[in-house]
Amino acid sequence: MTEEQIGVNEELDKQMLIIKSFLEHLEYTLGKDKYSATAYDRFNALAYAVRDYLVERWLDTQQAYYNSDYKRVYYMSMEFLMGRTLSNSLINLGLWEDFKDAISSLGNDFDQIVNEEQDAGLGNGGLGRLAACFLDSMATMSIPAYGYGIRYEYGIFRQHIIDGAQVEIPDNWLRYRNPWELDRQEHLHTVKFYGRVISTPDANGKLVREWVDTDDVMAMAYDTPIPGYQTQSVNTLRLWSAKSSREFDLKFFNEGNYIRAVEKKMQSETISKVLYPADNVVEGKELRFKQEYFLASATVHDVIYRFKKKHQDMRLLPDKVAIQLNDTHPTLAIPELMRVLMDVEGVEWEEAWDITKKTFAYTNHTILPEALEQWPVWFFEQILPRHLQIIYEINERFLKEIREHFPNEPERLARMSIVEEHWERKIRMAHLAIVGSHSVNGVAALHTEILKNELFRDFYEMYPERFNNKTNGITQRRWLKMSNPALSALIDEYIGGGWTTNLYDLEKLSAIASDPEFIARWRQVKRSNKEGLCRYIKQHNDLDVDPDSLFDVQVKRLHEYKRQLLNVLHIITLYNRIKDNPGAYVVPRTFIFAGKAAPAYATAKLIIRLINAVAAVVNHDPDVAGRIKVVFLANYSVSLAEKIFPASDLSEQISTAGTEASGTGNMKFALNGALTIGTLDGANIEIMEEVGRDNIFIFGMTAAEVSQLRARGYNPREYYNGNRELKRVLDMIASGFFSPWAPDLFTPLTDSLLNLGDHYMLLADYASYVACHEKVAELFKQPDEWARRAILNCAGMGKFSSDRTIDQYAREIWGIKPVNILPGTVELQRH
Ligand code: 26Q
Repeated sequence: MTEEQIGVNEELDKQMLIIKSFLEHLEYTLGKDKYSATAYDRFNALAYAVRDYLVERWLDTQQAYYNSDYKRVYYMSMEFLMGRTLSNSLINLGLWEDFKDAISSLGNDFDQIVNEEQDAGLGNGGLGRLAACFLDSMATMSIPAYGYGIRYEYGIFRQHIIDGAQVEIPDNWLRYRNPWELDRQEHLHTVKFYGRVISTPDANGKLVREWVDTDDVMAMAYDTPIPGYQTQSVNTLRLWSAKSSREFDLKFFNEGNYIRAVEKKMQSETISKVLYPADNVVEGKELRFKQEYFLASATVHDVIYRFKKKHQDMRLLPDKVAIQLNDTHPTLAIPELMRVLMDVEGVEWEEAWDITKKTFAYTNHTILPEALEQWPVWFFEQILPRHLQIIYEINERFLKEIREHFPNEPERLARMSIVEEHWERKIRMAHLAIVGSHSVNGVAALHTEILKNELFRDFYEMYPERFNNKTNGITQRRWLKMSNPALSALIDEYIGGGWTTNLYDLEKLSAIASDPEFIARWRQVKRSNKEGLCRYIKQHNDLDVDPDSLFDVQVKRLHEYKRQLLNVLHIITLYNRIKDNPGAYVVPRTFIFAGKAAPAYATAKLIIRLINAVAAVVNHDPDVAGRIKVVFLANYSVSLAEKIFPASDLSEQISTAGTEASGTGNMKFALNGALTIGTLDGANIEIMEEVGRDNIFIFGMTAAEVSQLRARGYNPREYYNGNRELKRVLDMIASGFFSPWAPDLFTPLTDSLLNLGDHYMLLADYASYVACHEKVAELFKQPDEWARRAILNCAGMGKFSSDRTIDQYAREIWGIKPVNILPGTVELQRH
């Protein structure tokens, strides 16, 4: 046989094995044959076949980590917004083509099967998706890492739009099985709640603390494999599920009231029921507090259990373990580790505190005051009495340290104390996280400066060495290679495929940004992606959209600081200009919105209604003649985002400067060839530095100007009275032009701008925004020049790979190096 023939044979063998595995899973795992199998059964059979490939490498990887005994990192997060797993796994395994060919050869529509998969929506937005991108990067870089979170039975709600308004539908994502997870019945930890603390002196007179009479809940582990790209390593995402404890059963069932006992049992299992759907705002509920402790306690126990397989001396913990806290949500892990070290392991305070600080690092993701967690002291008194003692002790020692550091500044004590003493006493979780960690980082350069100079200034003055920046990134495997196959193939053709593991390779596109042939190909790809989105819009919104119009897109959670309302003010301005001058040429535009509002956030929900009300007017006005259209796509999610970014021309990143910590959607758009219109906020600033001032549309006040204006006294009415177009737009909204059936419907929105201070300063940035959009329209008239800039924009995205971010965390915070995985460490029958 020739080499070529051997290659063909190997390829055929591979396909036969895939087909065999798929059919076996269909028959033996799912009990179906090709006649009775539904599309969803086929998806599951396919997923199990893929999982088999993952499991081998997974066992190898875990064995290699165990053998090497390198330091491990634990990424603790209340959210992991994973999206779909099938395509991503196939791409990372390098098996996409093989599986597609094999499954298609059986007469299946492969894309249709892929589309059967439900999103794993265990997160709200940026913070949760960042955690998912980090897992992909850590696996790809062979970093011994574990994600730790909660296996919510209900993920982020599904959003329906009914009569223009958001309606929430529960997302019962586990109902039809989750083929990716493996339950680990043996990895169980007891998590205690309530009860009381008894202190008894030991032989040396030292007080021994016992936390007794507790209500216990079991945390059971479910593991999901996280494959790296083009590597042997497969890491683990471990999610905890609440199960009632045996003792719990005995206690309540012995009382003889059977139904009441079952009720109690179910209650204890509600801890992992549902993800809180609040984004950038705190929901101060007892159940959320319990969820946070549930994650903290189960994870700390698991980490120590794994550490103890190889070590006895707890002082070595920081050499073997780094724990990254994804915002303050898992911060109870700090007092929990202190408790276990002292009350269980018998370590003295000073030593325990030293170990704890060296182990933990904290990432802040928001400076919005309403999103900073502060839990009432009485929650602790009832639910975590021992932790309250520990926090008080941490605080006393900390206050003493402040007095020594700043002897004559008593005001600092109240400002910095972990305990907030005003009105209701509360524990400030950010203060606890900073004091109990050796590293505090922001997620973009500007954000970190704001942390150092404003939000945490006192702490920065005391511990300057703790503060550092880690600008966010995204994984190019999911957000370009997987979601935009046409653009990926084009880029590969011109500069090769190195960008998938080294995004700085995209710089090579700069050299061909003016090449007419490349520009033509680039435009073809964008055009065909836009046609794809047009079909989606037709199917879901029954709207015909012109694929040649400028797709002007704002997709993200609904929040006042993100200023979707400013975008709407601009749309109405254009509408008025057309009405005044129906014959004039305007650049055709399609405004696309998507995003969920927190169910209790009335203003955000009203903004959704306004967008849909404006859409109803604009889309049906014969004077507009289809030149502007407004589309609100329901149920924004990871899988919908994957369809939108590749089809976008313009990315709206228009938050008030100083409010968006980083943003990561901004990076996903740019990577997929959209130009940005944005403020100098979050990572937009660094994007501008990378792509050049000429290749981004910047408008509005800087963060410094926002602060100055606020200090001077901001009066939105000045802008209203000083700008006729603006006044007209606001008057239309307030008078019910878009809601004739309920003329007052939208006055809360105009009130907040005109009468309640316009906190996010939309009116101050309006004129600059509208003027900037005129430049956008001018450029869009020159499609080759637009494409050239989009190419340069994409070429500058190297910095924004989450691989770069993770590399910095690994070196600068965790002190961790990659582990070389040797295949075949675990002997198993191989495919
Ligand atoms: C807290 C307590 C109780 C209930 C909910 C919460 C809660 C939940 C989610 C508080 C905040 C969040 C989410 C914050 C978030 O997503 N922040 C975003 O993080 C991204 C990744 O760093 C940044 O890019 C965004 O700028 C930032 O808004």
